[in-house]
Amino acid sequence: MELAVSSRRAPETDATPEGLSPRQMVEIYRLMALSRGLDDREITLKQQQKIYFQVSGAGHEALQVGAALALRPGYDWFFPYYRDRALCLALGVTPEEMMLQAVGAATDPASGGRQMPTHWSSLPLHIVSTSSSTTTQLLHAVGCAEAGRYFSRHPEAAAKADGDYRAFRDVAFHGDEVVLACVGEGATSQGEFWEALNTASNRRLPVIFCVEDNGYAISVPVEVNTPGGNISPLVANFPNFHFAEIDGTDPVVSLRAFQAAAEHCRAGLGPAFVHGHCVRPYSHSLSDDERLYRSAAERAADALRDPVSKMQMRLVREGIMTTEQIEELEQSLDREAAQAAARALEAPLPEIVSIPEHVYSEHLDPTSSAFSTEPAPGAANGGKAKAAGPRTMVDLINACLHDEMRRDPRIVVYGEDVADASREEALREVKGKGGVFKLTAGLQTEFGSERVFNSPLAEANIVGRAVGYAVRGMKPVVEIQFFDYIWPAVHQIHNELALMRWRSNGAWAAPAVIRVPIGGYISGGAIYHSQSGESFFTHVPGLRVVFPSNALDANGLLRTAIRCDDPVLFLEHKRLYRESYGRAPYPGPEFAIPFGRAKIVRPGAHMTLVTYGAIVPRALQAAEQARRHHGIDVEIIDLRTLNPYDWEAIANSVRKTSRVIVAHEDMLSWGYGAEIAARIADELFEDLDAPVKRIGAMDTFVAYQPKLEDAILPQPATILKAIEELKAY
Ligand SMILES: Cc1ncc(C[n+]2csc(CCOP(=O)(O)OP(=O)(O)O)c2C)c(N)n1
Ligand SMILES: [Mg+2]
Repeated sequence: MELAVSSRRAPETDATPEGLSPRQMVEIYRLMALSRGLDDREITLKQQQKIYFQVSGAGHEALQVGAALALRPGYDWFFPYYRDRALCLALGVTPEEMMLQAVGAATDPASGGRQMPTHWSSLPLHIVSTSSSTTTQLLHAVGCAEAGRYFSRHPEAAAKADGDYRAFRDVAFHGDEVVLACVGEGATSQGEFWEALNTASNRRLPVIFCVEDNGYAISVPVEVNTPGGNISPLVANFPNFHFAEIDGTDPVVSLRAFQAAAEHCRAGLGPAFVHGHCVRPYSHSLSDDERLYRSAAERAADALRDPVSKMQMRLVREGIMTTEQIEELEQSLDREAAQAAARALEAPLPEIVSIPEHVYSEHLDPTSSAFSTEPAPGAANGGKAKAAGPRTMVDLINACLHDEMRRDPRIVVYGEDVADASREEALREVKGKGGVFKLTAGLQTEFGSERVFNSPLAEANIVGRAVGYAVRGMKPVVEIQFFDYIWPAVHQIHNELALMRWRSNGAWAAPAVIRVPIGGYISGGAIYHSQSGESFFTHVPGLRVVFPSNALDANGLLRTAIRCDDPVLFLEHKRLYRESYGRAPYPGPEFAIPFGRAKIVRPGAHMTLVTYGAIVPRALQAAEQARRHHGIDVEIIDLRTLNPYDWEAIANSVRKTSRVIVAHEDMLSWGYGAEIAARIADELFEDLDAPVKRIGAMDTFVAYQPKLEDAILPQPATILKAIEELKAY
C-alpha cells in the first residue's frame, strides 16, 4: 500500500524531530495500528465463537516495532513472547498467517493448528517456536546464540553429513548475528530468567533480553513479582551487559534503544537488556477482566499512555499526517484485517490423521537396521577404552563420546563438572575431573574448552540451552549429574525439548542427548542419590528413553542416540558403571544398536521375565537359582530402550511361555511395568496361563541405611520368590 504522508513534509528527505523520515514514521504507525487492528478483529471473532482463544499485544506495539526495525529477520534470531504480535508483524509474519493461527487452520505456518494463537514460529524469519510456558524461551535464546557463535568460528561444522541428523537441517549463521528474547516483567520471577542472564553474561553472548513491563502478570502487580517494583536495578550488576530502561510506549525511543543494544551485541561486547515500560489496555486476555483488580484511576492513567493513540497525535502534531489521512489509513488497515480473517476462515482445517505427524522425526528412524552394526573389536581408539580386553560401561560410554566427537564437529558436551578443568592453565599439571563418575574424562583435553565445558549448577540451564543449540543444528550431548536432580530441568524436557517438533508442525526440532546417571543399589546412596523414575519420561511424547544394562549396549545405544534426529534421555545405571557384569571389549567407532530391539539375555521355556537396567543381572541370578533348585527355565528379556520398546519380543516370548513377570527397580505403583503388564493383559490374554506379575521397589524413596535399602529395592530373592509363585499358579 502507498503510505499517505502529509504535504507539509517531504516523505523521504525531511527529517522529523526524531531524525527519522516522515515515511519511516508513518510506517512505524502503520505497523502499530495494524497490530492493534488485528487484535480487535480477533476479539470480534472470539466473541462470535469463530476462534477459541485471544491474547492481545495491545499497549506493547511501540516497544516491539522498535525492536523489529532495529533487527534483521532471517538473519538475526527471535524468541518472542505471546504478546509480540507487533514484533512478528514488523518482522514479516502476515496478517493472514496470524488469522490462520487464530482459527487453527491446517495451513497455520506456526503450528498447523496445534498451538494457541500468538505462539509464534517462522522458519524463514528465524522466529523459533515458543510455548505458553513463560520464560523457558530465554534459555533457548542463550543456546541459540552459543550455536551461532560456534558455527561462525567453525564454519566447517555446518557441512551436511550422511548417516545422521545432520543430513536433514540447513544450518545458517552470521558472525554478527543477534538473538532477541522477549519476556514479561512477571515472568522475570522465574529462576530460568536469572539462569539465562547468568550464561549470557558469563559467555558474553549476543542476546538482547527485552522485558516488556506492563505492570501486571495477569492480576499480580509488578511489586509483588519484583522486589522494589523495578527489574532494572536488580540486574544492573551483571557484567558485560548493555542496559537501557525506556518508555516502551514511544516507538522511536524504543527503536534507538534496540539499535544501541544490537550494536553492543554485534560488536561482540556481550548481551543487552532493554526494559520497556508499556501498558496493557485490554486486560490480560479475553478470559480476564482487569476491572476486577485494578482501580479506575489506574486504568485511566494507563489509557493516557496508549502507544497507538499517542503516535497518532504525534504524527498530526509534527505535520506528518492529517487526521483525515490517519482515518483513511485506519480504514484500510481494518479492511486488511477483515480480509485476512475472511480468508483464514475459509482455510482447510487439519486432518485427524495428521495428529501423530512430527511427534518424532520423519527423516531418520532410530529403530532402522541402518543402526545395526556388528562389534569390530581391536579397532584403534582414544579415551578410556585404549587398553584391550573387557571394558566397563564407564569406559565404553567414554569411548563412544570420544569417537563421536571426532566424527561430528557439531557435538558439544557440557554439564556440571564434566570438563577436565575449567581453568585451562591447571590442565597442564592436573589429571582432570571429567565428571563425578568420570564418564567425560579426557574430552576437554582432546577437543578443547569450546566443545567441552562446565555449566553453572542449574539443570534447567543445561537443558534449556541444549534446546537452543539443537534447533540451530548442533548436537548437544549434555549431562545431568544425578537423576535425583533432573527435576529442575523437567519443565524444559517436558514442555520444550520433547515438544519442539510436534508443536511447530515439523518446522523446528531439538534432537539433543541428555545423559543421566540413575538408580540405587549403591549402599548409602539414600534418598537423593538412588532415585529411579524412568516412567515420568516414557510418558512424554517426542522423547526417546534408553536404559542399557551393560557396557556394549551402552556404547552402541549411545552412538544411535547421538546420531538420532530425536531428543534422547540416556539413562546410565550408576551401579552398573563399573560392575564386572556386562563388561565388553571396545567394539570400534561404528558400532550401533537400533532403538526398540530388546535382547533375550537368557532363553527359557517356562516363563518370561521382562526387565531392564540393574534388574537384568539380578534377574539372571534369580533365574539361575530357579533352574538349579526348582528346574524352572526363565526367559529374560532386556528391553534396552523404554521408548520405543520392543513389543514384538515381549509378545513372542509370552506366546511361547504363557507366563510373565515384569520387573523394575523403580517403585511398583504407576511404574513402567504397569503399562507393559496392562498391554500384555489386553493383547495377550488368550496366551496367558497365569496373571501377569509385577516386581518393583516398595512405594517409598530409598533409605540411607543399607539394611533398609536392601528391603526397599527388589533383590534376586524377591525375583526368585515371584518366579516360584508364578510357576505354582
Ligand atoms: C511457567 C508458567 N506459569 C504460569 C503461566 C500462566 N500465565 C500465563 S501469562 C501469566 C502472566 C505473565 O505475566 P508477564 O510475564 O508480566 O506478561 P504479560 O502477560 O503481562 O505480558 C501467567 C501467570 C504460564 N503460562 N507459564
Ligand atoms: Mg506483565
